[in-house]
Amino acid sequence: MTFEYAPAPESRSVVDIAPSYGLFVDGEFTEAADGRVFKTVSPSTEEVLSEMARAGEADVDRAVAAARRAFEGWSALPGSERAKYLFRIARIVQERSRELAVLETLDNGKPIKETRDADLPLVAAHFFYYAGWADKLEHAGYGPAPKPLGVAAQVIPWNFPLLMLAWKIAPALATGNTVVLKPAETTPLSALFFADICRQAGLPKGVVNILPGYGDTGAALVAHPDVNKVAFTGSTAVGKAIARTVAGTRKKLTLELGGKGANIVFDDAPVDQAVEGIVNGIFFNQGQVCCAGSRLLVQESVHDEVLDALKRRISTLRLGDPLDKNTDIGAINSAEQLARISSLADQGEAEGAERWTAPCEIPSAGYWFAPTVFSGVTQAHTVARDEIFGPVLSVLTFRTPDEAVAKANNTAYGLSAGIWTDKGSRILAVANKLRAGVVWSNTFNKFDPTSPFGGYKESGYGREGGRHGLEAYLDV
Ligand code: TXE
Repeated sequence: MTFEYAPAPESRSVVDIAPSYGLFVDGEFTEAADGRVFKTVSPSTEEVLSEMARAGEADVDRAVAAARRAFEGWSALPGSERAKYLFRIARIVQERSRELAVLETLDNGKPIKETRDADLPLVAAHFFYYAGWADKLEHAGYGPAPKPLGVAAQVIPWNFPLLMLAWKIAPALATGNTVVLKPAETTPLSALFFADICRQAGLPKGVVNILPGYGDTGAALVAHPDVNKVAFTGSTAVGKAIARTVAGTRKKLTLELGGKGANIVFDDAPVDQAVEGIVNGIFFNQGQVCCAGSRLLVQESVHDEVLDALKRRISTLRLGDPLDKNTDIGAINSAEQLARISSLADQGEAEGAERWTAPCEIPSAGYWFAPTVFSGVTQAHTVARDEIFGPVLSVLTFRTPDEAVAKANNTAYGLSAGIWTDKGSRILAVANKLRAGVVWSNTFNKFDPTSPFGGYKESGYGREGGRHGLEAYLDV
């Protein structure tokens, strides 16, 4: 099994996807020890895109051993040398961003508009940003000579495959750690293309290893005794299982888990601007975003006005071929995720919330869910409590700022929130009372590599991004 990346100028398409890919271990693409494979499909067409090796325990052993060997040399490099590799990776990502955007859209189902304008620029930005830290770690505020931890086991989800990889790999490498990363089973392709970028950048062998596989591969990886650090982004249930595995070891752990973000709209907010923010908050990436604004808390006096404007705006969203530059709503990532969204939406209806569905045509193949709004939602409704991770918005109301804060905080999660108001003093007063890792005001889903990201409560612990993101990979 080989990886054949051949960007021939006469190439028919922007991206050449090989029929099969190996694991990336110690700088080489190889078969799984037990020869197992699995397929990845395009969620918008259900066509098979490629077949990959499926890493088992023996492969985890091999990859961790390779990362351990590489650690000695990598961690001993001056930070300025590690920075050069990270800058090189960032530039190659930029050069290949068109190819990677198309690849990500094919494997994930999200609109090309998003992979092109959000995912890929942010991936490059993270490598640039952490490249800048690699030779300045003694100024990061963690003491004069902070040390890397060793081998980092990283397990990532499917909603931002390459971006989650960048969030994890860039700070790990900048601080002198080596990595074994497991991409999600439904979106392994961009991680394998990233492996090719590591080769292109001349990254020393074993510094980055990529193991495609399912949950069992992830479980074996985080449990491996020679791993020093575990970083996970995914469901709260798996995050808790990983925390149990790691408990009693000396491994350092960061968890980025689910969310049920509140988008709070006060009666003095400019309605049109708020509507754009609400739409972006819940329909960006089909709502498959841990920090999505999935609960709209709107002040009672403007409820009807905001809801009407919102439905009008949602009715203009275009659902369909994610490779079409005009598409706003792409496919749901997998049949399983679609079933989860459908079942929770049905529950919302059964419990008496009022369901409204955007008028759009659903393609015959692929996994699709039309933008949906539940109004008349109370805090007891399942759609107000459970993370749906899909294009489904639950609308609740409030009368006073205190009530808004109480309702926003009435969730098991604590990842994100938004505040829409004309009053600057109110933004600060409300933001300080919200138990959420990120609070946006008069905007939503704005990301920047300089800002730490992470949650309270069931949304996990530890921070990624910014200077704080370095701490997760250092003995300080
Ligand atoms: O997540 P899983 P799923 C939430 C969201 C979604 C739900 C389920 O609500 O509907 O989780 O999604 C790997 N040990 N989020 O089932 O299973 C798995 O192979 C180690 C929120 O896809 O947590 C994949 O690589 N690893 C979220 C990764 O964990 C294991 C993003 C995530 O998959 C494992 C995704 C195990 N025992 C889902 N079992 C966010 N925070 O952004 C699975 N994995």
